[in-house]
Amino acid sequence: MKSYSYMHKGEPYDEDAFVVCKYRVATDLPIEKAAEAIAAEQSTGTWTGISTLEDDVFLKYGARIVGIDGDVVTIAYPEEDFSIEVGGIPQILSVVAGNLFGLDALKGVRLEDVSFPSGIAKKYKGPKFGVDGIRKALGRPEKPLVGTIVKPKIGLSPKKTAEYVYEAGSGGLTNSKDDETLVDQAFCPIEDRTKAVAESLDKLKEEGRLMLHAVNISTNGDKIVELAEDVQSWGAKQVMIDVITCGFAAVQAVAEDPKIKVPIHVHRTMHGAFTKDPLHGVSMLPITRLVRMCGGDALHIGTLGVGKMAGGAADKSNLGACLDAEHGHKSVMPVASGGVYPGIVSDIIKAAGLDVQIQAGGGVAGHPGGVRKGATAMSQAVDAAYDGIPAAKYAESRPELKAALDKWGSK
Ligand code: CAP
Ligand code: MG
Repeated sequence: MKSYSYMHKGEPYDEDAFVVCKYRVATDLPIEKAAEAIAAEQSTGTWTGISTLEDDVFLKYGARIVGIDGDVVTIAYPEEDFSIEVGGIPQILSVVAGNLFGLDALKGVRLEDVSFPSGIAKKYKGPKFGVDGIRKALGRPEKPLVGTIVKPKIGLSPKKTAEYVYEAGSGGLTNSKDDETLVDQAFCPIEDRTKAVAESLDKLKEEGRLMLHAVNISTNGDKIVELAEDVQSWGAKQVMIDVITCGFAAVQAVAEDPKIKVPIHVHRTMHGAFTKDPLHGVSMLPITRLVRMCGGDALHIGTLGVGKMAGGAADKSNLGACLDAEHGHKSVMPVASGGVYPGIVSDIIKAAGLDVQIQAGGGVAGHPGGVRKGATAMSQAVDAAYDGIPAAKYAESRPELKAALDKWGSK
């Protein structure tokens, strides 16, 4: 029986020939043993020495432990371990984020980051639109985008949804979207909703206001491309996919459909099930990298420590992964969402910079003066931050912003 050491710590290796993962590990074992358990389980091994493991199998396909830094181990998987044409992201995830989470030897393990060699990354086309494409569609070259989520989350008819969108656009918003749980319920059939919203967007356009609304097409894998094409033919200018519940392959399939000519807004509902625990699961960063490879044009990254959702420093890394120059893919529009209201807009822009889509659901629909005034207040907050004027000062001559600050305050 042969058994091998997967330890290659300190040895030089060609980073562009491996998928390199960083795992945070909580274990009672010596950290080297825990790292061996992960490297073995996720590549060539099993829990014992085996007679079928030839030297060259290990040398070619065995994962390598290339670094240990405190509780973080770095494991490099040879490019050849991956089945890219047939297999795609599902197979990648089975390697880098698969069985290891169930290993009894580990109390906790968290995939913190992953990097791909150019040979794999280049197989993915990345966003068709990204930051520049979305900005171009909106005629807004520099200012942060400012959007809303139609609220209540569910329950509005197509007509009421379209009215909401028209009011939001009239107040100056550039973006709106369906909420993540709305698809095609009886109270708001997707065809009727898409057509009604398209009329609102056309009317806004005639009035000189360009706006996108992302229609949620999250559905089964065998239907999503057809649904994307359908909503586009009904007038949708953007589609939305819940990437965790639908899968990365769903985003990729829609992005790579040559008939689809609209950007994809990617929502991350359910990510908290595995991103929230600091010692177990998967951080948002690998998710962001995969969404970008698969062709998501805009992605929720959190509110950089100032909204209702947990995040903070991690959101900054997500922002970087949307905008950096990785593999020549177009950049992804980072979306700051979740508990946003006008009083925290300047903090978000301070943390994110100008390439960000700031959106508020409750922070628009909850305005005492209604949706249009709520949208106006959000737009004013963005304008104030863009011009470097404190929101309270800007609000002195702007009653909509004043009312929002009075209701929700600033942070
Ligand atoms: C925002 C939102 C989004 C969250 C999810 C919501 O609404 O539509 O789903 O942004 O969080 O329903 O909460 P509000 P994340 O503006 O009313 O909070 O973006 O972090 O995935
Ligand atoms: Mg939502």
